[in-house]
Amino acid sequence: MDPAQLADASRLRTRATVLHADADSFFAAVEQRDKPSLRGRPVLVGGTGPRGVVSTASYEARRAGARSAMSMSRARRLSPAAAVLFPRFEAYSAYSRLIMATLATLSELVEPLSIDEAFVDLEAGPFADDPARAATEVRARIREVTGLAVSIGIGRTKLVAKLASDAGKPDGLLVVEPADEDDFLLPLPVRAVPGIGPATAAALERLDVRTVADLRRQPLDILTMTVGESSGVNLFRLARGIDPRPVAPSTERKSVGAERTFAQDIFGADLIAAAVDRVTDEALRRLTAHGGGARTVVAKVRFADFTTLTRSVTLAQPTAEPAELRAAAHQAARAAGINDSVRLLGVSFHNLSPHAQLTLPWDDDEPAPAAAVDDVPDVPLALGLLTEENARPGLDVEHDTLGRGWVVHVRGRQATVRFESVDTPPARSQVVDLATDPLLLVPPLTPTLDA
Ligand code: TTP
Ligand code: MG
Repeated sequence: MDPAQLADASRLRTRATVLHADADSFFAAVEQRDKPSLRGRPVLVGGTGPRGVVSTASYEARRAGARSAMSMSRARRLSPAAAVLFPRFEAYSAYSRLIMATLATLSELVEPLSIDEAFVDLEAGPFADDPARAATEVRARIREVTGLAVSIGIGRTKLVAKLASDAGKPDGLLVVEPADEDDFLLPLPVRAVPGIGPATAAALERLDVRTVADLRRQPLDILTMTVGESSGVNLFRLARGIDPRPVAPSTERKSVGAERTFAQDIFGADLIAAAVDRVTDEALRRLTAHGGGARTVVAKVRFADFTTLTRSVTLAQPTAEPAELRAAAHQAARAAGINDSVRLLGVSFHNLSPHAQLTLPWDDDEPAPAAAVDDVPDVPLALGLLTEENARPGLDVEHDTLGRGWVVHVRGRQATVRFESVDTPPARSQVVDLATDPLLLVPPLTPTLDA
């Protein structure tokens, strides 16, 4: 069956065949996997500088109250015994690829949502008649290949599947059969529903709406008056479990944008600025339809003599914020140094961010997730000799005779290291004098499918 047909069929889905998989405390779990001495111990991953923010906390640290997006200083106070580690994105990407490849054995329709999360349409694979077995087998396989726990939820819609995987965490598996959908959905707090952000939740609270059951009792016109037309309609449908979104494998678009050729060449800063605005409006509309944000904005200018120039502006972080993207479009257009008649103008968005796709269509008030790590360099840290300056807790190092390990901390010439890796027993910390025993910063040992 082709994907378009499947997408259509999914609108009429009657069986619980949408699977949502989400790794448990993903970054922290990878760290515990690669660093045996941290298994079973509280771990915080995130910015390790003074203004650092927590990317994720292991479940041991969550028990003490530590959470994603909390300041690292607060999380450290709550969980003083926690190991605080700088993120190793290379390692997380490698584990993510393995998880996605394993999920792909269930169906040809896999839609990754973020680095550790995906929807799978089981109707498009061999497990349409036995979703629970698909989940059991894939969880076991992922654990075997990566050592990681992935929670899975299964339902008739994306909404239910996602809520079910959340409800089962950690290391959970929950299948919500269509007949049990109301029993599952109605008691949930509206805040738990993906797409209902803090502003919508606060507006609903003023109507005394706290649970999905409360939401279902609200008439449509009250909802649209409270949160606006399109969000109101979405809430109304959502409260009834109506979610027609098909599992749509990402088309991996590299960019979205718009361009416009003028009937008559345009000239002059004001006219050009107005034209940039109009083209940007259209490009933003397409970005919204695509979902998510972008980090790079490119302006393309074709002059009356047909010479064409492109200039780009790259932001510090991907954003879906129209004002920021518009400002960048103007900046890029100005960088083209327009001082001649313009025949064509284009604005396009690149470095599209998959993470901003976490937001659902009815999500009107949740800001695009900010990068939770404040001091992560854009490029991988330069490899080379470990020094006090380039040291970050958690980075991989190698010593001539002591082998592989990871940095605990460096004070002056004294480096504290644990010489351990994924397949070794846990190691104690060891102090190394960098003047006599240089350590090399090395890339993570990444797992592979045939490992
Ligand atoms: P999540 O799946 O939201 O969180 P998690 O896997 O750490 O924990 P769990 O699913 O068990 O609740 O996000 C996946 C990874 O994305 C997470 O490990 C770290 C990163 N992340 C951030 O960098 N900043 C954030 O604010 C969040 C929520 C996640
Ligand atoms: Mg997760």
